[in-house]
Amino acid sequence: MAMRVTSHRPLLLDANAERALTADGYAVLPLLGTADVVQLLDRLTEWVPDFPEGFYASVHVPDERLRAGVNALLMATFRPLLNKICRDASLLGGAFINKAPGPRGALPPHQDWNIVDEARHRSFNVWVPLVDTHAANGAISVLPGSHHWLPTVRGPNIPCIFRQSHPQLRSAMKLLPMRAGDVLIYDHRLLHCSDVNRTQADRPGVVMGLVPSEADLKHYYVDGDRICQYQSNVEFLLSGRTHERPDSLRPESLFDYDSTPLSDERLAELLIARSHPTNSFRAELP
Ligand SMILES: O=C(O)CCC(=O)C(=O)O
Repeated sequence: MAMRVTSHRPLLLDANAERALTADGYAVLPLLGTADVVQLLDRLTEWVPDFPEGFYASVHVPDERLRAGVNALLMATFRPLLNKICRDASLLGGAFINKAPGPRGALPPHQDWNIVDEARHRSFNVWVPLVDTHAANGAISVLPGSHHWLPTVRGPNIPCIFRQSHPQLRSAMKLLPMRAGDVLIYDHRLLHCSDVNRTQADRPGVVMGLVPSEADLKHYYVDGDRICQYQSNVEFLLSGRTHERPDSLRPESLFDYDSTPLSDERLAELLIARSHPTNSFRAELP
């Protein structure tokens, strides 16, 4: 598959935030006030009164009514807010997430799945903590600039080329403590992770996919010894079955992909060569 990027048009209306998103792969902006956070959390916990151990995401539960109810609430809440900070973007659906206290629930360094043809478009995760996050409760960490490193193809059964590099990646990550209601918008190619929650309290939040409205959705799945690119859609993303063979999607093309783990030498080169961003960027409300 040709992965040459032509141009990626701006997503964020705020020029400084857009610069941070493009250079570093992420931006943090204020989005919800305290009262709105409390109200949203109350309404979400009507759907999910108790969280299981470890990391929870409503998008993976078998209960279709719950998945749809949470999604509808999140779309109604966030679509108008995101329209004020993004230009021509489609919000793809949302999930209620939680990292429960305890030894489970750490997410190792990873990139999110490709959901667009990344040679043509960028795609993003919108992550909103509903409590303040910090080192002790498993705040997200990011590796600034890593979205520019290499073209990669990611999907449910595609081995991650960074799978043998977790310790080196972890030690290069930048912790992003956030206020409840702030939004982290990051490029799906950005390496990120989060540690266990070592407090006594849950760490609830909200996560949503976002793409430029002109981007077609794609999905990638290993088929034999090649990768198949499928035409995707929002129903599939919200189906709770994205880890399975995507039989409901239309295959578009097959291509070779080398998923050999990145060597330590190559990783060291990337870590040394990466730009040294100074992103302490957090926009203030106009
Ligand atoms: O909520 C977290 O701790 C991390 C979420 C994450 O890594 C993801 O949504 O890809």
